[in-house]
Amino acid sequence: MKVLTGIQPTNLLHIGNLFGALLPAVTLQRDNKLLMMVADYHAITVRQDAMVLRDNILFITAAYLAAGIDPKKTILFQQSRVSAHTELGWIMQTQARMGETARMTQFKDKSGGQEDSASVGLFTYPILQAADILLYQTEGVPVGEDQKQHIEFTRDLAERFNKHFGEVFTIPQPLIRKYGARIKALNEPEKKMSKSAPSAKNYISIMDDAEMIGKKIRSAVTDSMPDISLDEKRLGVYNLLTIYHLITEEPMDEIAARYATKGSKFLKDDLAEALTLYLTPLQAEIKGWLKNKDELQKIIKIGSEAAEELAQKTLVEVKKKIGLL
Ligand code: AQP
Repeated sequence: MKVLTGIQPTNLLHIGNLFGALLPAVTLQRDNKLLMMVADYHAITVRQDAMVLRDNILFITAAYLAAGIDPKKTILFQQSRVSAHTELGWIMQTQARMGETARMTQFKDKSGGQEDSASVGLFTYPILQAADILLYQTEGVPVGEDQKQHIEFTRDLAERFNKHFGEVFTIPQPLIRKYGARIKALNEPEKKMSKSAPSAKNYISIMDDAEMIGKKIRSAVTDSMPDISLDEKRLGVYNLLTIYHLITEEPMDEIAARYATKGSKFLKDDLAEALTLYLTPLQAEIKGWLKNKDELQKIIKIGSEAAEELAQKTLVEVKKKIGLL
């Protein structure tokens, strides 16, 4: 299967990005043709500082490699280096309808009620995302649950285009894992963990140290019930149990049973320790890659050239179908 996924270099990654998108991609790399994108054009839909963005692009590349993305097997590339993305993005804008684009819930979430002052790019970013996916004839897209609506939108656009102009695009499907597809914010467990959240208490960055992890996990919002139980409606507790399960692979009911009477303090202490142990080797690996920025640049350049070659094939087909060539 052909698989594509990407993460925006909007900040350091959080454990939701790791469990929801990056690690599933690493697993899929084994038996599939994977394309792993640094989604920098998406990042600029919200104002970014140029110096910070440049660093974040290299950081995310280092994180991909440290987590196990192998550039010999996988095409690891930077979206803005492949001009076909914005070209097909524009063409797909002419196919998308205002009404369906306006129904995308992420725009409402991300514009935080300030829709009039949000960028047009933030509004239309699902269309560019559709182009990202369709350019490579992608069959599967490993994403967190928040992206499911965008993949359905991509399918609709592809089907509409194929029907009107003739078959060009493969219809992709979202690949959503059972656990870890929606890690909740620690301070607001009714919302998803988000790296651009105003408070750092929202997320655990994959680079947080033991002290920071301990602080954030201990201040995680749970509820007033003294016991621990496996109940999806207990959002905060369920989120902590999910994270515990993802790092230890122990069944969630067994974890819940062990802390049933001990309560959330013990659960939080042990989770903070386990998470620190889990992230420490990944952090060392990332820091190692970041010492060799020239090598990172080289990997991105080679990957982006390979991506460009593939993307151009689809773009030429599309241009022919619509009468531009
Ligand atoms: N909380 C989450 N749980 C599981 N998966 C998640 N993803 C994001 N948040 C969670 C998945 O990570 C991938 C990359 O996301 P993105 O960088 O494109 O941006 P996003 O979805 O908007 O997530 P962020 O990290 O919260 O970014 P900001 O705050 O900058 O908008 C996607 O596959 C996503 O599903």
